[in-house]
Amino acid sequence: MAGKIIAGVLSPHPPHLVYASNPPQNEPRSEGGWEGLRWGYERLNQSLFSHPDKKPDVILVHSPHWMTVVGHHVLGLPHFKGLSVDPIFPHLFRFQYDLKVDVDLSLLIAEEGKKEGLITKVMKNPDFRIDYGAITSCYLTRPEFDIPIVAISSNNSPYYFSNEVGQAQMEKLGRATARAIARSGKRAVLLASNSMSHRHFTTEPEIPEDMSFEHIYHHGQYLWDMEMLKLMKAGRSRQLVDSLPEFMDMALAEVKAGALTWMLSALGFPSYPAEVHAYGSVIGTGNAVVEWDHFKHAGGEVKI
Ligand code: 2X7
Ligand code: FE2
Repeated sequence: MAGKIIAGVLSPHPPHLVYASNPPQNEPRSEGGWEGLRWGYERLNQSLFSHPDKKPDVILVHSPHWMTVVGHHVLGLPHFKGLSVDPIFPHLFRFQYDLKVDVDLSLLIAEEGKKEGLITKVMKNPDFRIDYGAITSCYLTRPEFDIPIVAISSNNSPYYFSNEVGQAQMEKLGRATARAIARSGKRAVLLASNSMSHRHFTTEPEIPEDMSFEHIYHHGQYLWDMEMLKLMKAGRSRQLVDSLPEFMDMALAEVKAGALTWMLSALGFPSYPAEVHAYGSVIGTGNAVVEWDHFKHAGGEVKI
């Protein structure tokens, strides 16, 4: 039977959200913080995992913090274990991870990507350190880590060439991912691991989780985020993708790295409404947990 896409998710990854949750795998301890976003992830978790027919076999994550200069890389070993440290926030994120990888699906994505004319590479270094973006999105979506993942790198083309070249590559990667899922026979959830507007404060309060300091960096960023969320809620994903290059330039949006375009392309640019589970700022950046419930609105069908 052909595979299915259960849902696509805009899944922000500030390490603060892991720090605030105090999981045993993370070394630093906190007094909480950023509850609005963390409760949004709890609602996502309910939506994804409480329906027996909806439960996924695999979680795919595309992260801007695994950046590759040549081509699009996928994890190619069944198991990765180690310590992931955020280079900017090592006092917040020092996470012992232990992950299972769906290597069969990784290989299919690499193969289908080549058919789109993309350079793809399967990463087989057993000492490779998984980036904090992928770990944070996977942890917040499914803290148990009991579902195999496929992690996909962010190719650097939007930074080396242009937003438009980068987007075009991500549309191809999304189509390749959809075909790979269809061939795999698996039920997949796709995580676009991205914040929205991305100007941020360069100093933090003495207590990082002191919420009296947390707010959006400036009003213009907030307005841009709201405009993008309006398109998501209205089911206008084609118009959304067409607006992203301007959003990237105006709000330094992290979607520049391509995860959102990849995910919407894999879903076939849905015209049904997305559900916004939460919106909130982290050190001034805009972040939203948004679900495209492909199971509910399209029966999980993969358009290829
Ligand atoms: O990677 C991030 C991010 N995207 C947003 C906010 C803070 C930290 O890390
Ligand atoms: Fe980030």
